[in-house]
Amino acid sequence: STDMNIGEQMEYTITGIEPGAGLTGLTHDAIAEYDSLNGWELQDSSTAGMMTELEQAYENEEPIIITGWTPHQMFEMYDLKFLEDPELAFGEPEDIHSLARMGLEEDKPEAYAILDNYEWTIDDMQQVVLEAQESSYEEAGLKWVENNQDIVSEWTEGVDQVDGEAFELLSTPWDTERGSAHMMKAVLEQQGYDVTLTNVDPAILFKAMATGDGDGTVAPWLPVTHGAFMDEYGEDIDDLGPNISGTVSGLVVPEYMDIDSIEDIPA
Ligand code: PBE
Repeated sequence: STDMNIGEQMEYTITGIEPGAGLTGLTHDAIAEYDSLNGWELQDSSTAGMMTELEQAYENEEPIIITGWTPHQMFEMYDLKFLEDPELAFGEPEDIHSLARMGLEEDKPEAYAILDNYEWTIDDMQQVVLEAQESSYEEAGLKWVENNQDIVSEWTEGVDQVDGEAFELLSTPWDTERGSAHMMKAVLEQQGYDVTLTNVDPAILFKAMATGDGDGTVAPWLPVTHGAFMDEYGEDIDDLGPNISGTVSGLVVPEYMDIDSIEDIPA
């Protein structure tokens, strides 16, 4: 009801995603850091669960605070805004990195070179995600590779073909990372690799990269979203640097809400 302040209307709850997401950890840190979030709780669930709650709140123009990020189709579906984050609890816009296991450069120099050369744009990535809604990530990744051989050939220039060597590609379960992983799987298969793609939580991905159970990944958001995992495992992983720039995560609200900053959230 209108007598309740918006904090009461939201039961002082931020609507979150998977417990294992980097963004979930950052949100717990933000709650500890901001006085305005004193007494607030993060309810974690799943990305699909969060999207359902957002849809319901949005239809009724009710207040809601979610953990959000871009690229994600939520920004095409609804008018949303990131809350300003003066303490930079969620960091500045960041990059997605390619990582190789230690020793990959010697063992599989062709795949290593491709991961090292690979770079595309948020727009490319969104094309794959959008296409996958109509077909599958497998088909969408392959189609992007077939339609963008000019870009792919820049990553594979001077790289020899291989003959069915195994490659363990790791990724995380979010749409954008399904898209990039399937795209990279298609590139490596075109080069002659036999690729196994496994989607796991970030904590498992970083551990597997550090122990050599995974050969490579193109999924980590750094330096902030998965920064805690990099702090823990980074010494035993070969960081090949950014493959995409300008991703953002943080607290997100519908435009119809009257607050603009995390500091405006009513405690
Ligand atoms: N995300 C999307 C993931 C990485 C990609 C921001 C939800 C995370 O928080 O781990």
